[in-house]
Amino acid sequence: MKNLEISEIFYKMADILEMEGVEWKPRAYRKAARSIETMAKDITDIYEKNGIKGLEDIPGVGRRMAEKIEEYIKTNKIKEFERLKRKLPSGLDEVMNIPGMGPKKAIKLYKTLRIKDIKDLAKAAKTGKIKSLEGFGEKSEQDILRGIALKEQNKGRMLLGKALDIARSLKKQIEKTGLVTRAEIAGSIRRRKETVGDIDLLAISDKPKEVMEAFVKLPEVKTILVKGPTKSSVIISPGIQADLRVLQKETFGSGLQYFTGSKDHNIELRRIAIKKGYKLSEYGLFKGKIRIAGRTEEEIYKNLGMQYIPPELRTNRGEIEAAQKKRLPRLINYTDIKGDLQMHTQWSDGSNTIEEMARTAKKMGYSYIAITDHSKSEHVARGMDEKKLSQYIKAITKAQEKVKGIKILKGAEVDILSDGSMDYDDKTLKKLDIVLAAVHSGFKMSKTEMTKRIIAAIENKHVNILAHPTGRIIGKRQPYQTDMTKIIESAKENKVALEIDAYPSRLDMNDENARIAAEKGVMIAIDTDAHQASQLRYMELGVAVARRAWIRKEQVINTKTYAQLLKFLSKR
Ligand code: DGT
Ligand code: CA
Ligand code: CA
Ligand code: ZN
Repeated sequence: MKNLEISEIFYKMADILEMEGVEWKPRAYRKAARSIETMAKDITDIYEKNGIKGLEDIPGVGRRMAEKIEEYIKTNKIKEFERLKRKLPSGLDEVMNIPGMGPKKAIKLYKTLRIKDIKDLAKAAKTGKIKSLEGFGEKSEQDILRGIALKEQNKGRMLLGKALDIARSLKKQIEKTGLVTRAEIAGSIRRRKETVGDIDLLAISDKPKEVMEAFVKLPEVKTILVKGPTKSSVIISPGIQADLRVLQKETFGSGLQYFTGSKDHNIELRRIAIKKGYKLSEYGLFKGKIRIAGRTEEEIYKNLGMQYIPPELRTNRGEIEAAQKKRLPRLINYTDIKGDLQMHTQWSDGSNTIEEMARTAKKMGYSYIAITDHSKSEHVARGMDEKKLSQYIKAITKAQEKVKGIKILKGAEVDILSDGSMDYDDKTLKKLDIVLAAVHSGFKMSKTEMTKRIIAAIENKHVNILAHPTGRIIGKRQPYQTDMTKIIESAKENKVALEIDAYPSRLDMNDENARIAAEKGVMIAIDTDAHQASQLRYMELGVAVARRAWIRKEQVINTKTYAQLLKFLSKR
């Protein structure tokens, strides 16, 4: 899979072009990068089957972009990228991606203070050199320091969405060697943690040496860190490490249990094992020298006197006690979802048409979707004014006539303005089947103000879902300050659902807030916020958050039938 390599190059080209002040090209490159990054298909396959024409069918990819992809597939580099890279210091794209920075600021700091990388940036901010520059101030200096700290926190961790794609591709290739009878993803990816440090893979084979040989030779592997008889570690791309261990059939269950973690969960299990007079390790559950379990995870949990604990719950936050009492919740399943209630189309900042989104959703087996393009204040996302909104509503009706077998709800993601009022008036909101309310600006309000603002929106009788309730972007933007307890209370009272936005960099609410909200009886909506049809597949990431939040099917509105959903939407 060269998808990620190519999308990364396009993102970097966009950054450099933007720093050079080039106008529309960065946007085009980012759009293409986003498409390629989120595609499920292997871009090399597409090229081999359909050539340049096939590449041009990717949303956002035109002729010239397709030629660059072809160049990369054939030669493993893109000449224009090599040329662009030479123009600016390589650390500068990191500088511009610090939360609170951006291309214009990065280039200015480079030209005035010769800031070439994050180290230079931190030094300049700490010594107060930045605040004296025109266009910067005390506050932006503080923002920069906070941005650097946030970046540090996530250093070396990647988004679950990305890690899952890579891990699945590796797993498939390991299976294809024919040398293993089973391969599994373990570690934090199996627990569906929102960010992961590295990729842990396990396999059963009686030819471990040959498996190692094949693993380190996979096309994705850039560097071999360790190649041992049963364990190897490799670098897939800068910062992405993958480990593969080969286990015996008899101990695969205990190995899988051990290497799935979390560490805290394992420590607690081991303590319980000892109390029962057993010993638990990656090699099995032992009574003296006799192994009483090890082949499957199920038999380990059973012998420890508890229910099987799904990997998403293994965090040592009460799941072990619940399993001992046989009181684990029956978690929502990945197949329980009947529709998706947040997505964007060409009517605002999405890449596909309404019809294309509907057809893809139908193929996924959904019975309904909501199209929810942006409202007028979202200028960057080409939000719709009232006139365009009525054309959009007509277009949804038309698309519905063409696509049968799936219901298309007329929705919008409507900005909550700074004063808590909605970006459309009540008369306009009334024309929609479903209204999502969202904060997209003025993030820096005080906690009291922001809470008041959001609650005002929840109290609007047309609002059905509060979209991405905390506004965080993982590794890029902190959540805005809110009183979640009050928001949860208000959502419950006003029959507004709180969203788990499944977009890989959002996952908002996170598992902790979602757990509290659902416990308090608030309905949850799990939506992808897809900006192109291929991103509808991110639903599983949102369901993963819900499972980590102990959420049951009944607590999620988009597991309901269409009729039940309509009832929920017509609450007031
Ligand atoms: P990550 O990679 O930082 O996202 O998190 P994990 O949980 O995947 O951690 P990793 O890759 O270091 O180790 C994978 C699993 O192996 C971990 O979840 C539990 C197990 N493990 C690793 N080291 C230890 C240890 O020192 N003690 C215990 N009990 N378990 C360990
Ligand atoms: Ca790991
Ligand atoms: Ca590891
Ligand atoms: Zn939004």
